[in-house]
Amino acid sequence: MAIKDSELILNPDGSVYHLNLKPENISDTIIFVGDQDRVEKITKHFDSIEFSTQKREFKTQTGYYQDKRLTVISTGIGPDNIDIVLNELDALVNINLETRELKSELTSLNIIRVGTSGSLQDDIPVDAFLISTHALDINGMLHFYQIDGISNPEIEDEFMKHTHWDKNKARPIVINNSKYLEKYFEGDKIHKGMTGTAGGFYGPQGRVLRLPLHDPDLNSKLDNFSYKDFRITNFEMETSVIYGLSKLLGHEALSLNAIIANRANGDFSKNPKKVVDKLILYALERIVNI
Ligand code: R1P
Repeated sequence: MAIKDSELILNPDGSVYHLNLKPENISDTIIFVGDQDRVEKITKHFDSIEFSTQKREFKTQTGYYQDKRLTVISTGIGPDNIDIVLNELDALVNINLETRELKSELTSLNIIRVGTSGSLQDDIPVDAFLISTHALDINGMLHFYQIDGISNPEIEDEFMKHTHWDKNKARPIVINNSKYLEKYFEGDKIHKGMTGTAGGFYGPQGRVLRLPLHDPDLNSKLDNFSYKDFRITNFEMETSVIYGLSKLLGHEALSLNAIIANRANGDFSKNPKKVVDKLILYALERIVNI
């Protein structure tokens, strides 16, 4: 059945509504960054760029890095933007935009986030890199989808017990990364851990400027949560929804984090640009092998 105009909105030129993209504009391997200025920090290393566009915070460039065709797209900040980006990217590959019908053969994208993050652990210092083996969603957007198959109730239950999770907040969700992608990015230099994904930068990540927090102890409870081999290593704002929506839609996803702050000891990187640039090169060197 054709998806109605109001549900899958296309621009007059046939591109998807927010991203301004047509199917031929993207590769099947896509790098997500938060900051639109980071797109060119990646594509300046490309041998050629065939396509560029931008609408709102969603800037996209596609080109070749060595022999690999790659797309880089900025998602802006937060889980709500990822809902838009992942659904529209999936529509580009898995819905026929002319007939508005689902394709019978589905395409799986490789999605790699290259983002910044704050460490929650003393032993993961600023300027380190981290692969998110799992994401702990504490923001709730994913509950609007049928997520039964993608969560890890055993860890979630332990986390809720440990934190005395308030029943008025959305149930936390733990989601695994793509083991297929992880193997391309492993190395001695890179930490691994479970990444907390918050739906805000201040209160939801325990920062106090003027507003008191509902649970001022939440960050320290996150720091010292441990269950089997799991501990929460870092905080950011996109990974759980990238992992969750990718799993639901059949895409592979991995989040790479440049640690620019350490919330456990109060450190902030002396040169955050440099650590992001280094992570970009680390990611590009490995992405060509996928
Ligand atoms: C907050 O400053 C932003 O930085 C982090 C967070 O996830 C959030 O998007 O990632 P990016 O540097 O990739 O945007």
